[in-house]
Amino acid sequence: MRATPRVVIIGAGIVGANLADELATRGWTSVTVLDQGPLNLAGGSTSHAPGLVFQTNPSKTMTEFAAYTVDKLLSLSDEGVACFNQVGGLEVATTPERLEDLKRKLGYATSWGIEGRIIDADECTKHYPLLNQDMVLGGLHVPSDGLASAARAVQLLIRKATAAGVTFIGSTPVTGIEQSGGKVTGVQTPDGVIPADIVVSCAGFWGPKIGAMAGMAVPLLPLAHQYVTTTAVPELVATNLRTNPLDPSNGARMPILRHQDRDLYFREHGDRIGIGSYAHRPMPVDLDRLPDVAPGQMSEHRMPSRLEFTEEDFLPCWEDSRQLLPALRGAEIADGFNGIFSFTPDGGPLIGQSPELEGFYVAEAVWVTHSAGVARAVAELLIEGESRIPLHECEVSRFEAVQTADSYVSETSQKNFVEIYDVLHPLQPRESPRDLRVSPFNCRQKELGAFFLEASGWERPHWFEANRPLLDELPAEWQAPERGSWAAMFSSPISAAEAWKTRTAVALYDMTALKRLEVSGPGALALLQRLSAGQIDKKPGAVTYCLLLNDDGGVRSDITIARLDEATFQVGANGNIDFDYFTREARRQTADDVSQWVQVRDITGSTCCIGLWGPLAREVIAKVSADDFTNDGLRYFRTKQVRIGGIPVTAMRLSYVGELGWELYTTAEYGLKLWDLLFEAGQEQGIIAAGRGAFNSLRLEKGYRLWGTDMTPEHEPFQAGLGFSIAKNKDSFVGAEALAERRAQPAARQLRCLTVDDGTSVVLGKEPVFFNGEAAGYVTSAAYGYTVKRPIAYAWLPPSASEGDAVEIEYFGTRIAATVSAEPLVDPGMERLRG
Ligand code: FAD
Ligand code: THG
Repeated sequence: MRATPRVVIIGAGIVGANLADELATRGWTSVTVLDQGPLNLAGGSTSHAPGLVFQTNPSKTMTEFAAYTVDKLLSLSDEGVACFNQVGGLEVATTPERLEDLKRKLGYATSWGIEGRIIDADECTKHYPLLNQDMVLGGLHVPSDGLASAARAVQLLIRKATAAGVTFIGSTPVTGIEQSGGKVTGVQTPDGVIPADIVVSCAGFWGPKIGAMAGMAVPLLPLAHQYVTTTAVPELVATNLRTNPLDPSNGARMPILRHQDRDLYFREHGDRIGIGSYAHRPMPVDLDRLPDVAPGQMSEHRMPSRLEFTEEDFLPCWEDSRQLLPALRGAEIADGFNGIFSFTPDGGPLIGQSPELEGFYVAEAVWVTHSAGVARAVAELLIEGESRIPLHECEVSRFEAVQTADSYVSETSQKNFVEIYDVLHPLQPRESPRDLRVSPFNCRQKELGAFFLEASGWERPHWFEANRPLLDELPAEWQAPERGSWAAMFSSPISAAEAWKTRTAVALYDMTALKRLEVSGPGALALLQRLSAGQIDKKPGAVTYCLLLNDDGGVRSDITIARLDEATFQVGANGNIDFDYFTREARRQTADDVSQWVQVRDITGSTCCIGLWGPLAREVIAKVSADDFTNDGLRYFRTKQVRIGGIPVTAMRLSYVGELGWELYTTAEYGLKLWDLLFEAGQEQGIIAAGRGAFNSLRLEKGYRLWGTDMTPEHEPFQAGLGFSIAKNKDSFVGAEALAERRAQPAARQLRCLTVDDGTSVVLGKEPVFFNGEAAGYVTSAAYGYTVKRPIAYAWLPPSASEGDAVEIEYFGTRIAATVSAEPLVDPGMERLRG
């Protein structure tokens, strides 16, 4: 048998222990797990985690991680006692807004395959007799949720993995990361260096410290969070027949309970109640000032992750708890602490390899809830190169450089703590920090009354108040029906006018936030040919829409590649994950053969881009440029260098909104001038600035997919409707073989275009779709189609759902009739784009 790589895992909490087990199960047993604390109670977050597992999450990935964790902990047992007590989960609503939100949440559960039900107050009290029924309007009940015995699971996993050959070493801190030639080679400890080919930091909230040893930014903030246990509650003493003497802390019978309107959650501990609170001020923790507990001193009440209880922060919650659960009036707070765990800028975990140091990985900011799922994903990533569950929302490289700054991480993570249980709209922007990244046109956009939302730190206009007067001119057939209150949030009727102008005149779109990479050098073509599934070996001036596939044939990204000259390419990408991937692969290729060197530069911020689109775009550009923009002068999906009012511009003829026109790129300093020239020149044609609201509607009408939303690494290109972009005249590229294998299997699902039958009901995305009465898929993107006068929703559905079939979309608990439609809905003959 071939030797497997030597792996060192830092941290024997629930993540590290699960990872060791997942690796060992797959035959990787050259694994050493180190913890600074003693193995029986290491002293991290896991050592005191109450272990509530509510699986439902807006993210499909996170929900699937949770579902696997439930399965795994159910199967992990000793003396007949599992590490999961499936008491069910109950989230109660005490406000009408929360009840609506729970309906939306049930939609997520259904979309991702978790069974649940909205129940009335009566039924809530049946499940949870201690509830004050007068307060409760209803609840979401998920029978498969429950309680994890996290610390006990760690012990069983250590035993199991040790038996499989893994080495666990306690009371041994990692003090440094060894590296050579850009690769990790081991970890330092007081007892010497432990050599390793792969190091995975599962250090929980200590992550930034270990990251610093490896020169890697780990954007998480340790925050304290309050947890108390009460004295015995008389009602529980009377009713609770504890069944498990072996595991008394987990012998609960009532569901785990959330009272989000007061930022509280509850579980049983025998005849006591445990209460967790997010209602207090955020309490950031300085890693250099943790309680200093020697391994021999570690106990349930003394550990580095456990700070002194600040009772004054809890008192309002104690009153709120007693209101919801009046039986608590017969009990007191017996014990409380401020426990530490990790928060991140977007609430997601941090998984993946260091951008700079090969072989150094992190799996941090992970809850007990997701721990086994994350561990399996990391094991698959290490062993097979790919995780079955897509990791794009968890990739540590998803953040832009500015988003890993301490100040940014601190502010945004604290905000996430405060908002953890708030009812949040999917488009709701953060309020601060804002104006971090602005395009050169930002001042003009502000003058035009732009309504901005934020993405990757960029300010992006969604519509312009300056276009409001156009609503008076808007022809009747372009008028959109009024939206429901939820779908109307962060949206404006003005988008209808902006869509109308784009389809009938001409509009400017700010495309600056689109991630742009310059790939250059003698090995650039070879790199792009290998990494992409498109044919890039074309003459300079060609632009290619193509896919990056994973080793398993899934869609890693969809990009455009413009060949500017023999050895210089401009890539239109989807985010920093793409940049990280190209950079790493370019570095490897260069190291393998210096004559094939490649350089990858992120030129997003040093350049800018305007989309000038609409049937009158040619008239506008002719006024400010002597270059040939006729159909033959610059054909569809071609690029050339031009001058616009003297400014050097790279023009690319393509359009994500599906109209005639160009993406016009220039360096940042010329941007404002370029905007002004075009805006001025277009007055006669009625030019407007248009925003993302119109943009998203127009691209869905044209059937253009949005990576990360419509398709992700779990999807196969042909099923996503992108098979046309796979080069037929190319032998080998990443994912080619796996794709061929997947193509040989019958398709399990297909991305479909739905139109809403009533012509008015706009949905937002992630809603479950019912086919033949069964939950069969879920919505990806949705928008009102102004041109086609119907709401549009793309959805993953079984292949048996075909054009013309009736389906239903569940939105806030009601079913909306929709029809599987032929796509694209607009311009299937490409007359607008090629004309
Ligand atoms: P940890 O358990 O912290 O493990 C990291 C390990 O790394 C530690 O053992 C540490 O000693 C070790 N380590 C660090 N630095 C070094 C070094 N230099 N050398 C060697 N070893 C090192 N999650 C839920 O899902 N449900 C809940 O109900 C829940 N409730 C919570 C309640 C409270 C009060 C708190 C504080 C957290 C709660 N959490 C809950 C969150 C959950 O506890 C954590 O997210 C989870 O335990 C993290 O596991 P981990 O393995 O990543 O980290
Ligand atoms: N512009 C540029 N790069 C990009 C995007 C962009 N990269 C990321 C993302 N957006 C990629 N998405 C798309 C989706 C569709 C198209 C372009 C980028 C597109 N598709 C044509 C079609 O399907 O008809 C392709 C036709 C062809 O291959 O000939 O135009 O917005 N620069």
